[in-house]
Amino acid sequence: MIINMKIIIIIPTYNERENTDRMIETLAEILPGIPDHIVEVLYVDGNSPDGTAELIRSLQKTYSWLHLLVENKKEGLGMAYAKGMRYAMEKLDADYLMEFDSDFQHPPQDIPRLIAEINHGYDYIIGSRYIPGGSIPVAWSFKRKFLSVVGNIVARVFLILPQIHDVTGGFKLARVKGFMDGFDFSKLLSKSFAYKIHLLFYMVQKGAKVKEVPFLFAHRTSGESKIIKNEMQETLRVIFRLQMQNPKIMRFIKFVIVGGTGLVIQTAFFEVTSVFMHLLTPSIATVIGGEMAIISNFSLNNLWTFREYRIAGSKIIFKFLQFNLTSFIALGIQYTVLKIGEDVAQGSPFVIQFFFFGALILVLITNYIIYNKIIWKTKD
Ligand SMILES: Nc1nc2c(ncn2[C@@H]2O[C@H](COP(=O)(O)OP(=O)(O)OP(=O)(O)O)[C@@H](O)[C@H]2O)c(=O)[nH]1
Ligand SMILES: [Mg+2]
Repeated sequence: MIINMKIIIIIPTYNERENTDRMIETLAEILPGIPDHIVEVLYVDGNSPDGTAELIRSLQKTYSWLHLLVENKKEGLGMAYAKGMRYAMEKLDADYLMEFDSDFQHPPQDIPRLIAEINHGYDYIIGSRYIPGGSIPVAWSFKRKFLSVVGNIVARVFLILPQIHDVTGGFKLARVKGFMDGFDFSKLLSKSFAYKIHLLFYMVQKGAKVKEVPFLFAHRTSGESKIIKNEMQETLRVIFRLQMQNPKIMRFIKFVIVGGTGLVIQTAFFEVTSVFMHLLTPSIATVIGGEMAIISNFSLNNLWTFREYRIAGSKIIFKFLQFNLTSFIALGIQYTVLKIGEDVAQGSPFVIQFFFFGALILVLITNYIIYNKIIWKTKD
């Protein structure tokens, strides 16, 4: 069992005076009841003109667990968390960092439920609105509900994280050691709300053991929303940047590019030797060009796509034969699919094209799986 962890609840604020008094008093009732761990609070105020920081400062006299960091100016939610998390790790010796809103949308009484999961060995505990028992506010307009649900689905799809049901929420608890202590905040991809996508992706890539805990996301009843209008666009930008740095995605893109160069080689050889120079019959030109493409594809994949798993020495001959065999299997798949297509299409060029491209995609996927699992034996 994991005990005596120091948990820092980080609460960013901008003009939240109306909520802050009540929030601190509520936390003062809840925190002492949390067993096994030390729980403290760090407010990160964006130099609110409404005097939020002054209010917190006055309450610090009563509560020793209450910390405050005041930014020179408001720089966005992501920046506030970046500053708060660094401060919590460097100055407050945090073992776990909690992300928490100041406006009662994250129910304070659910804090102990998230913390309890630390004892079960979880590294990343996500307050989830999209699993049974969780929900978004009933009072939200249809538009806001729609944007939240669809935005979350889109983010899950593009992040390729089907196992996590809520990727856009902001109520979370993350382990420092081995996880957040290795995060480079100078490379945080968004200064605003989309920062959370980056942190989540990082934790998952680091291999965090994840637990989702359902909670009812409440409607904001006082204070004003700071959410920015083009958040969807910003989220997509962050996801795109993350995937461009994702070795798995880059490997697949390289694989497709190499396949494309193979097609160019085969076509060029066919056009030059058979069509223009009449040196070879079309069938012979296709087969020789095809083998040239196979040799080139194998070499490029070995040197570039799968370079971390490069094959060298005498093994290369066996692996090259395997690679050739894979290409024959691919031809077999294409032949079979097109044969079925011929029966179904009954002369319709549209239907036959559908089968042609369908077979191509199938071959792309099977080749990629065989390369990863059998030929280069990648570990992820
Ligand atoms: N320090 C700091 N805090 C911020 C900033 N933007 C938002 N916050 C705080 O971050 C939390 C989340 O912001 P909200 O405006 O509530 O965002 P939201 O919950 O998605 O939107 P609503 O549902 O309308 O409340 C609140 O506690 C805000 O006060 C910022 O730029 N700097
Ligand atoms: Mg809010």
